[in-house]
Amino acid sequence: MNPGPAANPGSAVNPGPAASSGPDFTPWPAEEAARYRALGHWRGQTFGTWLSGLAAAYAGRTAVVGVSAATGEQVRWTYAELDERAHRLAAGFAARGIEAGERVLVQLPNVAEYVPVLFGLWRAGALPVFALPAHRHSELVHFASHAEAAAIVTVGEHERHDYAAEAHSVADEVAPVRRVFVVGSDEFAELAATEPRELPDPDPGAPAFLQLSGGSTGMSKLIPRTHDDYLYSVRESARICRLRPDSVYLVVLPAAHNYPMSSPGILGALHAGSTVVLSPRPDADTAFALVESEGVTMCGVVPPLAAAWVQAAARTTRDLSTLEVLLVGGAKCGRELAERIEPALGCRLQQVFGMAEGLVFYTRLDDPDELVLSTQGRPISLDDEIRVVNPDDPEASAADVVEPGQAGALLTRGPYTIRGYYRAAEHNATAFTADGFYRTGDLVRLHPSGHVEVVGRVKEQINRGGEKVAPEEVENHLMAHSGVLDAALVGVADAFLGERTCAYVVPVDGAEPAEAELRRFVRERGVAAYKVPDRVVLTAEFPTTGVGKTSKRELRAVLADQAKNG
Ligand code: OOB
Repeated sequence: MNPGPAANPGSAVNPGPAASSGPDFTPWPAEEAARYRALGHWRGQTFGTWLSGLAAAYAGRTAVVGVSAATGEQVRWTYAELDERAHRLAAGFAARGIEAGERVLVQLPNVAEYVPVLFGLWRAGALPVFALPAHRHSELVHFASHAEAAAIVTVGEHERHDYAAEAHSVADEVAPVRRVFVVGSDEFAELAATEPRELPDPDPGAPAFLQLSGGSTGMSKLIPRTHDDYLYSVRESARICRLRPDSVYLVVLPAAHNYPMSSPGILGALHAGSTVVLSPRPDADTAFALVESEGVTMCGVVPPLAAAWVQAAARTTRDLSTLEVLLVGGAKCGRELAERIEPALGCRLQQVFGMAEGLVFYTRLDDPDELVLSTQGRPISLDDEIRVVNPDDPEASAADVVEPGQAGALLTRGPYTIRGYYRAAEHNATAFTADGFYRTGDLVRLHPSGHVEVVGRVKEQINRGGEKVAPEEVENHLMAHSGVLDAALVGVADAFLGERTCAYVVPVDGAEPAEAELRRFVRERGVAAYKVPDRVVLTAEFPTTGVGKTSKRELRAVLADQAKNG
């Protein structure tokens, strides 16, 4: 049954409905919050009022260029048009029963409507939950039920997948979901044409949306980001990346991911009065055509895509001369690749190392080449507290710092890094230190300049070319197969993606499930394609390490070692 909106989504003490575990939102301590406000980091502004300000300042300039889900044609909307569309959508969502504080699962590809829908939900006071287009049934059910989403916003058929049918089947399974809105449908056109009306502005200190974590133990966690904290990171990102009203930012990665959303991304570009161009696909042919036709000046990519573009640039006939900056991040950009970007694409490389939980590092555009090529940058804010601590102790406190220049586990606390995941009390107890530092799980080395170099990780996560895979989640799917006794997923080095996944599987006595069968089985359990193991290796038994029962963590380490050496 639908329990309705949480009583007070911004409150730390709200335990949420009985089904949930832990508070919705862990606020910053009052003193810290007061300091961030006094410093002007948090300005008490919501996304809705922020857009109104942008529309006033840049009314006739082009805000969004993209393919419309409704017509399949490219559209161009000015800031004034974007603002009006968002007002109408907000009124439309409200008229259809979406209440302030309710969560709405959003699964949209890079279509033009993505931007006004986002602001429409924000103005209605709803909290978007950002699924990626790659997510499938089991993931969507998890997000919708954990967030107790009241509705789903999606598209119809897209890239040979029926998103609307998928959303309806999720709605059938997850009781709180009352509505499915299909962008591009006639019904949605009616909603989008609703007469605008004043709606109460949400609390800027309360969560504005829920991002997804990459996940390490089990399924992705939900990340509550507030208007105040996120807008601070957006303004600073726009400044650091030197976006201007005549900049043109191209979105090639899935728009809902934190990186193209805010580093500096769609929101950073809007903050500067720039134009946001949404590319339906990330391939060089599509993207280069848009660079030429729209005069793109900036784009953010993951390392494998940067490598593909470097190759494609050698034989393209497109004019890429407007491109000034290519951001590369989401996974480690190796030195060799880093060195090839500027000569091949004729633009400045900017490395970015960030996380949906908050903290973002950028190399600066005027940093010496050596730092740009060999580090992942320095934090956005002087108020980002950075600690590099003993990597061998998963419970290391912020005081257990390593010697200067040594590699260690990165902990952080600051004005735009969360203090807790959404409804995840148990996980929060280990993911954060007692004094509120987030354990990023990344292994880094700090340079005297304040720049960091990512040298590895201590968390149980595989980074497949920027797409994050939690081993436990995939192992659980494999173990649901009747022929599988046990499974362990490890990352193996890959020249293109950085890492690929390899599943080691112990079959039940007498069974011999084929690799293709197991891969299909995982896919058909309803998971994103990037989580389907790249390889499956059957093994009679798992190696034991030392005494007693092997922990999955140790086992993965041993298997990863075997994969590397064998
Ligand atoms: C970005 O966000 P997420 O939440 O998908 O993943 C965060 C994790 C980091 O903890 C780190 O393990 C890895 O992705 N990562 C990098 C990296 N950028 C992210 N590892 C090495 N080098 C880099 N440059 O991936 C994200 C969010 C905002 C901006 C950029 C990336």
